[in-house]
Amino acid sequence: MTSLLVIIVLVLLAIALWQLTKIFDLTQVGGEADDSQIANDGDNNTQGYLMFGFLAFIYIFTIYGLIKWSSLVLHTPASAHGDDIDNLMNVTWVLIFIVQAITQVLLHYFAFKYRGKQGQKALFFSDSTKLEVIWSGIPAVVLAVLILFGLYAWTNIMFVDEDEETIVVEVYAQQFKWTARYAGPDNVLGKANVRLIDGVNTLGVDMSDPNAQDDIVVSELHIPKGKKVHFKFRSQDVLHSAYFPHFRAQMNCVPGMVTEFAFEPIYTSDEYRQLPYMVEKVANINAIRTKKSAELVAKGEPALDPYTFDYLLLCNKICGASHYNMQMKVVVDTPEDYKKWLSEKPTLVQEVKAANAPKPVEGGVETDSTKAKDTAAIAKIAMK
Ligand SMILES: [Cu+2]
Repeated sequence: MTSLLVIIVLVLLAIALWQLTKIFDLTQVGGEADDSQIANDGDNNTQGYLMFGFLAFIYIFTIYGLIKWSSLVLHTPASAHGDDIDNLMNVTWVLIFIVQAITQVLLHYFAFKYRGKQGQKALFFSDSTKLEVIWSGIPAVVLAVLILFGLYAWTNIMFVDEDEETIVVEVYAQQFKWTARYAGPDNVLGKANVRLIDGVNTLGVDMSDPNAQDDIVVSELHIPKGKKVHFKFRSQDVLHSAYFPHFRAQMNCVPGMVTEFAFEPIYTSDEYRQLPYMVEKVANINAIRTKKSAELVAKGEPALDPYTFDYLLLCNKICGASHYNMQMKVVVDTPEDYKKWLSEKPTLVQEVKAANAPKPVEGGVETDSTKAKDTAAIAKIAMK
């Protein structure tokens, strides 16, 4: 509401200013003012110097942004291949930075230097092969190197050795939640199909498939440190994108097909929480939360819980109204803790059996009283 009022006030102020300038123009009638609509040298000088003003704005804003927001970057990668992605990213940034710093200065300087002057004519020449070779050749070579570097990193990261021992986990996307399925001791996921979705079998796993008998379905992702995890992504409805920011991994989840990605976590959740940068970040967040809590308590509302860091799986494809909240907690355990956690989970077969088991008959009295209440309620509605 406040922001709407601020916008209205700003618009009204702009209109008032515009009207004032019009009145000012009218008072100048008969004066020496040049109102020819054709730019004179004075106008051209102003525009020329404004070019420098704009250049200064770009650089000041860039430097300001770097200082103010640099603490928000993802920092230390939590996966084995993370450094490769970060290196690629950093090299690209540095290149863009150098090129942009040089070209923007030149662009604005020449715009100033060759600003309009009375009686000055532009020089015409049709082409210069030498110039064109230079300004096409340099970017072509730089881009080729960047792309080759990128391709090399990409094939390295995406390569999954079929003989290598991996843990197979399915990540299932739907509006607006994630579910994970572990392949169990056989390390092979059972077949699945959206048409088989039924009751607790929310992933449509084919219960007649021998490979599905030991599959485990969970709503919190646990993965062990130091083991390569082979993710297979599916989507039930629309395009989603599984994004593990701390592990530098992202893969689209496409209805009707399985996409894959594998990575190896290198810090357990606890170890990552102990990293100095994370300790500082969490302390900052909690300082903000404490301040906010004080305001809330003063208003008689409950205080905020202190924040602890957790890895997250986020959806990075705008998939609908609750897209922003489509996330799953990811826990990196030590291999022992991971084994223990998984061994305590029931298999999907067990879950389906439990859900289909005939319900024990509840106490007759209670059922009767519930029934009586219902009848009374229906009678009440009927009377109205
Ligand atoms: Cu989504």
